[in-house]
This record gives sequence, structure tokens and C-alpha cells, in this order.
Amino acid sequence: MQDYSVNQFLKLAKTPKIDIEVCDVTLRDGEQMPGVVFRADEKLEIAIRLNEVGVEIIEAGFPVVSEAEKRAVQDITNLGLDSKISVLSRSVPKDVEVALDCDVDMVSVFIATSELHLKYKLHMTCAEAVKCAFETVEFAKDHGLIVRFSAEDATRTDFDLLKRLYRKAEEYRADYVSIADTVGIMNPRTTGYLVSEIKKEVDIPICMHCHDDLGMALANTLAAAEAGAKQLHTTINGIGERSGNTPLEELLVALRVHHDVDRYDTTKLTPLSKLVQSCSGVMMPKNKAVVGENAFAHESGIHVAAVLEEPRTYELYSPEMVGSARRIIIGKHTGAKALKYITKKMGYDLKKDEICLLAEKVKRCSEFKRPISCDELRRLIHDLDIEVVYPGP
Ligand code: HCA
Repeated sequence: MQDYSVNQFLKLAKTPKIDIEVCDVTLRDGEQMPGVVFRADEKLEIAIRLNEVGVEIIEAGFPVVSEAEKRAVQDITNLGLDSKISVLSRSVPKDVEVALDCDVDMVSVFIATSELHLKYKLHMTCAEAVKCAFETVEFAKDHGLIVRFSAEDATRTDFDLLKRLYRKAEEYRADYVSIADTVGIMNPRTTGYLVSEIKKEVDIPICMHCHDDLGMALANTLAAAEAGAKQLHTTINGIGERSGNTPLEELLVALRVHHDVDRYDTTKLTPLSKLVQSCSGVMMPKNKAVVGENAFAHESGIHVAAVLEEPRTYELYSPEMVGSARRIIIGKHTGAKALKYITKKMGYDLKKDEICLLAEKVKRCSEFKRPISCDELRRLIHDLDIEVVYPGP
């Protein structure tokens, strides 16, 4: 395992001990992203790969939505994966019955608890909503399910009410209480505070479900873990409603770098990200952390020279750790060392002055164009006024 202790601040800042599990909700919240639909076979494949990564819980869907959704969840539970299978359920026993038909391990019973949601969405009083929720929790418990009680829009819910609800959920034998930051309003400081306050109220584990509307989902999820949250929610590539959820790949790498959590098979992350990009049609930007095309790409002469000598100079973690590969890009900023390295890999053995000549040509050429491909580089080498030994195809 790579040693991150070169960063003394990881030690000086006294990183708190964490005890976590990951619940990936790609197949449910991820699929709620506008325009995303996974076919049943794609859902199966994603579930299998999530299991290989080692996530403890897979939220496999919202089976009451349709017969096809229900069958897809059933197919996943039939796989008998090590990961526990969970589904979303509104606060109505009928949803739990459908979950039971799917033979899942766990159910997430959710109810909106903020004034905004109660008034404009549920058109219910708080007392009415809460009654439905706890009756459903009770029903699910009586039928042997592991139950998460999730307060939707928890982070905009009156704090005293929220604490009361979580205490009541525990009384009703819920196994977890979940803080849903449904519209991503939190920051790491407020998240840490909220989790530590809820921890004083209940003895059951706390889940944190973050959205990325302020670009802080990952930071908030980590803050929740450091404040004592047990179950952390993610989606592959961070897909999900609006700006999405906490990206699985970013969370697992951050857990490894900051908390020495190395039990997840992170080498599966890049292939899994590619699979989900192709199934969802949601492509990742080049500069996306961990799985973006540029996550391990280097062009600048100074960077490439250093990386070729010691990758850790400009790579926090190795591409191999996340199932990716380093790429050296030839372009305007390419230096002699990079050119020597690349041309050697292509089979050429150019002398120092030939490399300098080539570097000039590359610079001139790439000022008009984007990065230079290997074929273009080969052409430039052959255009040089030097004798080169053709390396073959
Ligand atoms: C939704 C519900 C939810 C539930 C989160 C949870 C949310 O809006 O679709 O399971 O804790 O973000 O509030 O995803």
C-alpha cells in the first residue's frame, strides 16, 4: 500500500478514527438522474461489479415503480452476492410488501420531514407523515427486514423535530437512521456538527446521504464519517438527481488516502466507471477526479520529467490503484525528457540534438493544434533532417 505519510498534516491534524460501511445507490438514486435508464442486464452487471469492489450494501432499486424494476431487483437478490441488497420504500406498507417479494435484506423507509416538503409535496401534517413512516418501519421490522429510517430533506428540517424523529425511529426498532441532505445544502462543518448531535440522541448507526448541489457531497460525506456516521451513500461517477451524489470512486480513494481504509478493491473503479458511463450515457469530464481521462495524464515538460523518475512527484496515488494507466501527452509543453521516453517507447533511439530538434517541431506544431498523436509524432520524426532507423509498425 502506498505510504501517504509524506504529508505530515495527515498526522498532525489527528485524523479521527472512522468505522464505516458503504451503501451504493447507483441503481436507485443514480437512475433517478434525468435521462438515465439501466436495462435489467446492465443493472445485474453493475451489481456484480459493486460486489467485487466490496461495497457492503447495494440499493438495487425502487421496486414499486414498475414490474420490470421489481424483476430486476429480484434478479439481483437471486445472485446471492456478499453485499446486502436494499431497496427504497415510501412510508406505505405496500412498498415493503413489494420489497419482501424481492427477498431483499434491507429496506429504506423514507418520509419527507421539512416544512417545505410536508406543505408543498406531501400535503400532510407532520403528525400524519410521521405516523405513516413509523407504521411502515414497524411493518418492515415485523417481517424480518433490516430497516433504515430516512428523513428526506433532513438538513432543512427543524432540528428538535429531527432529533425527536430519530429517537422515535429507534423506539420503533429501526436499525439505522439516515440523514438525507436531499438538496445538498450542507458543508463539512455543518455536516460534522449535525452528525455529532444526532449521535447523542440515538444508539443506532447513522447513515449519510449527500447530494452535490454545492459541489461538497464528498467533503460532507467524509465529515459525516469523521463525526461518527456509519453508512455512507455513494453512486458510481456521482450520478443522481440534479448535480448527483457522492462519487463512489472518489470516496473510496479518499478513505484510503486519509483513513487507511484499504479493504475495497479500488482497482475495479475505472472499469466500473466506464461501464456506468456507457450504460447511463453520462460521460465524465476529462478532469474528473480518479476516473477522468486526465486523472493520470501529464504534458508539461517539468511534470513529465519528474513523473518518469518518480511518479509520486505528481501523482497522489498510482493509476494502477484505481485500474487506470498513466498517459504522457505530447503537446506545447512537452520537454526533451518526455520526448526521449516516448520516442524510445515507439522504437526510436534519437540522439540528444535530434530530440531538441524534434522538441522545437512539436512545440511549433502543437501551437496550432491540440495534443499530437503518435502518428503525427512519427511523421515529425521522419520530417527531421536526420537519419532514423524505422522502428517498424
Ligand atoms: C429522494 C430520496 C432520497 C433518500 C435518501 C436516503 C433523498 O429524494 O429520492 O435514502 O436517505 O435524497 O432524500 O434519495
